[in-house]
Amino acid sequence: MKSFTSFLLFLIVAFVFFTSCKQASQESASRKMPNFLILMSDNHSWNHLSCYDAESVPTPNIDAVAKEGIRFTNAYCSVPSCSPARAAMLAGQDAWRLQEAANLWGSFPKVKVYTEMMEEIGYHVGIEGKGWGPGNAEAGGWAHNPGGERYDSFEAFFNEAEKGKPWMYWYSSRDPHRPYREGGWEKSGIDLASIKVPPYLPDTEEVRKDIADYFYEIQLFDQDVASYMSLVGEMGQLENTIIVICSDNGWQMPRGLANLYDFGLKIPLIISWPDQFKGGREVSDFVSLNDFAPTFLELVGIAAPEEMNAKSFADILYAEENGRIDDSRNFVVAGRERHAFVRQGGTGYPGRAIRTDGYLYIKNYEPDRWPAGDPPLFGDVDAHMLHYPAPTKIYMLANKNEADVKPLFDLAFAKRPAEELYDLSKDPYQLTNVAALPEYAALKQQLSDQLTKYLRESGDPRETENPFDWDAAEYYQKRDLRPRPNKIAIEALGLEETYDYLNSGE
Ligand SMILES: [Ca+2]
Repeated sequence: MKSFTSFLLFLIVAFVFFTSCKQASQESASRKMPNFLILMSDNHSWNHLSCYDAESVPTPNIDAVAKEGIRFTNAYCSVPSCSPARAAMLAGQDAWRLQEAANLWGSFPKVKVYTEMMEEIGYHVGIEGKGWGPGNAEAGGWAHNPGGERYDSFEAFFNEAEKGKPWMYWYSSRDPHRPYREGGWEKSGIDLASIKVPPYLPDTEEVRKDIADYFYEIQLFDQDVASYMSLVGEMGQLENTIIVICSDNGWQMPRGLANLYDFGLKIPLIISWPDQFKGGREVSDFVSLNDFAPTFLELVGIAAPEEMNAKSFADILYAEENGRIDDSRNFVVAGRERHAFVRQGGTGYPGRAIRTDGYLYIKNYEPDRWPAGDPPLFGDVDAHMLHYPAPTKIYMLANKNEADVKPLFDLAFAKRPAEELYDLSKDPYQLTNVAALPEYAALKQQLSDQLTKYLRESGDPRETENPFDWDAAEYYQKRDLRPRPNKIAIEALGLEETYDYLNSGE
């Protein structure tokens, strides 16, 4: 009997000891701050990864992270243009709240960014590659890139981190930004016949090769992802590191970059933290790059400052379900101001858009301007053709009067009405503007009202009594003001050798 009582006592003590140890270890785990590894591609549309579209470019390494993580099927940027999309991401605000940072090649006013806020609580923060840009950070009062101190490699960054201190590293690749590596399509091993050419581009061999060149650069980014994953693994950091894979905006093709269509705005987004987030999930909630800032801050226990008007989606990361987690995340609002300096006098092409599950509504504030830049360069698609010129664009310009190319040329380069509306269930590629059709009038009004309400609440100068002159803001890439087109473009299109966009030629 005595030995039974002792045994019982032993069991109770052992149980209490075991439970308290477990609690202690859970507490210490929850106190341990996660690391962040952000792996970002450049000018890369959402569907060009095999985990998004099996018939697209094979990206086995990114697919492996997606398998362990959460894949977002409705992720967007705030502006389909490098520096504004990245500024809005860092600041956690709509780009139009950031003055000249809503333009490409502008500066970035000193506002709160998550990178500095993480540094303040002890994070070791660094970037490699592009980070925020292109633009002039110093003019806005920054000592270094707003994305963090720059490093040549993850090893150099990691070696500088104090042991045990959490870190945040942003690898910001320049792939698949143009110019694409010449002959990339051959190295890619992609069968040109297997490529799905979207219906807004001519289906020719030149275009297929151009797409395969772009796919090759995505494959290089996929290899980068593999090397970062193995480096973090070798350093024993994988378990406590949140991996974020995304791009900044869509591909550099007509109706892609610098356009408020899906191929300009919609980005891939995969987030993985096998220790804490249930993986293998596919989530359809609408999220924006702008939401990164409040999300990251919530994940490390910092309250987002009031001026960050984006919303944390940490709840979605911690959820266990697939599909739509938060019913209120059923739309996103985006916009654009000046992309490249491609219109006489340096004007932009201001627009705002609301994207829901079923529709895309766009408001163009200056429909008399050229959406892709003034003819004949149409420089918002492959700025001025200064580098290795984009074969798809050259083909479309050279054949613009052919019956099968003319409608596509007009979609890409011709002037657009003040309102555009696309019915996505019938028209996923956004080719047919139904804004003027009477059967869509009520719906158009509803989307327009919803967009205006959002813009007013977010203090957008375009919709409030708080004007900002984006056309007059400085453009820091001076060579673009008087571009000299590439000789391939000059020969193919009979262009002049130089243009001068500083004249107000209207
Ligand atoms: Ca970009």
